[in-house]
Amino acid sequence: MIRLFERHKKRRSFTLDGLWKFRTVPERKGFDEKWFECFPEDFTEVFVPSCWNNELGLYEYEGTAWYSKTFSVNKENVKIVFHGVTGFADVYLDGKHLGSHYGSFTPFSFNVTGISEGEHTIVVCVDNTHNDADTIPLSTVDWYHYGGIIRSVEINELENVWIENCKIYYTLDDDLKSARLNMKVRLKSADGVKRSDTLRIYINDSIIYEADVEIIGESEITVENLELNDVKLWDTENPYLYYVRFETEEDDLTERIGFRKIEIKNKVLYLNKKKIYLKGVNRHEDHPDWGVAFPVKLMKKDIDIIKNLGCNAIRGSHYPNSEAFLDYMDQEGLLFWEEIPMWGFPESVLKNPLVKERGLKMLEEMIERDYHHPCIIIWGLHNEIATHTEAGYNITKAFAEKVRSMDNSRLITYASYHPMDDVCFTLVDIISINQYFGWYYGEIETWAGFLEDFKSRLKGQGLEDKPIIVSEFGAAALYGEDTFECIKWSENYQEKLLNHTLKLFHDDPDIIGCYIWQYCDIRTAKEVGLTRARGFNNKGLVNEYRKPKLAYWSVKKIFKKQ
Ligand code: ADA
Repeated sequence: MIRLFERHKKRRSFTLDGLWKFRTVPERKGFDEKWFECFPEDFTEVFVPSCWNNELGLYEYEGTAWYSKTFSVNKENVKIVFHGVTGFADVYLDGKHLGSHYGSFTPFSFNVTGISEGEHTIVVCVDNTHNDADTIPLSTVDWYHYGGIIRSVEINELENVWIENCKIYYTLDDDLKSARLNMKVRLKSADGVKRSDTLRIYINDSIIYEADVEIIGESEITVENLELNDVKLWDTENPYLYYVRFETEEDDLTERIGFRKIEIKNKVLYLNKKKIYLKGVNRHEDHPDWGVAFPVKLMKKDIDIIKNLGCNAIRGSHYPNSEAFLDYMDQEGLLFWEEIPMWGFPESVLKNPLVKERGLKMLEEMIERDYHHPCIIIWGLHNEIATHTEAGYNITKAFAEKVRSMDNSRLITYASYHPMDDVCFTLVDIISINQYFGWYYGEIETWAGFLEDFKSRLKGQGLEDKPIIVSEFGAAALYGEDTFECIKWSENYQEKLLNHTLKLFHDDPDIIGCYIWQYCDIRTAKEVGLTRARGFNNKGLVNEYRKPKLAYWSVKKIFKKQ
């Protein structure tokens, strides 16, 4: 399952989830021997979607692997969508190179026209090699860089004219009772022949637009100023959703939106003009049995556990999450901060033009994919890069401009690890800081003095009008380490640190929210593994099997009261 709602009634769409032929191979061998034309006989099979690191014998494999799958179609035009392939992907259909893609957590697709009905074979080369020069993320990162086709591969059968994509923009009027919608619909046709069609648009099954259209290859239809009165708003208590269906004679596509307004006024965060304080956790998509490719059922369980904790917010640390996870947050009224996996980049790497190019592409693909989700209120530009340097400023400026050019309806920020010498805060709407007083340095009680120093620095820079989020803080606790002594690595100490900090942040008028690091324990990369007990990041409120630690219950008590 890719989405939690039906996106097509007319169009036939199916996934290639299931067993694929699979072979790991050192570097170029598969290309040199043209495996895309003739897959080697000595293959095994793996399930797609999955991480190969969850297969026996491949726990720490990072490199190249080849996949092959034969499938049948009944139309001569198809769209092949890869919802997530780690690192570098090269895709072939019947031995012909369709194209390649870089980036693990955003989709890419190929339209193939004029193919024969019947059987076809997809071959994919996946390379999840990381380095410390120009991959995003770098090798040195604090989560495990799994490899594989980690999300579904989807086949859409297309007629001669199809809906390529659509974008729904809206503004709410001042009393939040009516909405004005503008839409862009991109239609494509299989050949250069001029074709006529009719475009109809429905909102919750009521038609709101109909027009005859002409398509030669590709055309973009703009629909402006559609008024919708008496809208039901989307918010954390009543997350009301609207289904917008686009239809031509032979095709259709449904998007889902929610009407809400997120804004900051006088350093206060408002959702639909009501003040809101973000009570969040940082969540990795990680599980011992599924890696980063785990089933929708577990996504629901994670959200249910997080809501039960009293949270109203999640930060998708540190990469675009599965679409089904976003769908469920839309349905459950959670507020989401989504970001790209640019983690801990030093100044030298930020100067590499390829890093900037790849980062801009990832931001574009993330926003292109997730624009319609009402749960997303914040776009995160990066995490703990060298924002105290000129290179950090230049890339942050470029990223902020890119995001704002695609979406000026949401807030932007980044998580800074340089609060006292950061030079990029002017570029974003919210100042977000990661700090670990009481764990890596200082004491739990150091937090209060730090915040005063930090805020007086901001005042000295004329930034006192920007609100603050504490985007990461916390302590590790080994599951079951429940001790009389309140010492580091015990559940008791983690609980003590969080009890202290949650209250301190909530009582601070300049802080609009906080995200505990982190929701669950996760496997980490071998590059940092030796600095982590058992090769895991153990700062979860629950362990990797979602078993609650002591702190889970005291955080719940505090969040429920806030
Ligand atoms: C950083 C980083 C997190 C995690 C955390 C930790 O703030 O953003 O991904 O590594 O530190 O546990 O140290």
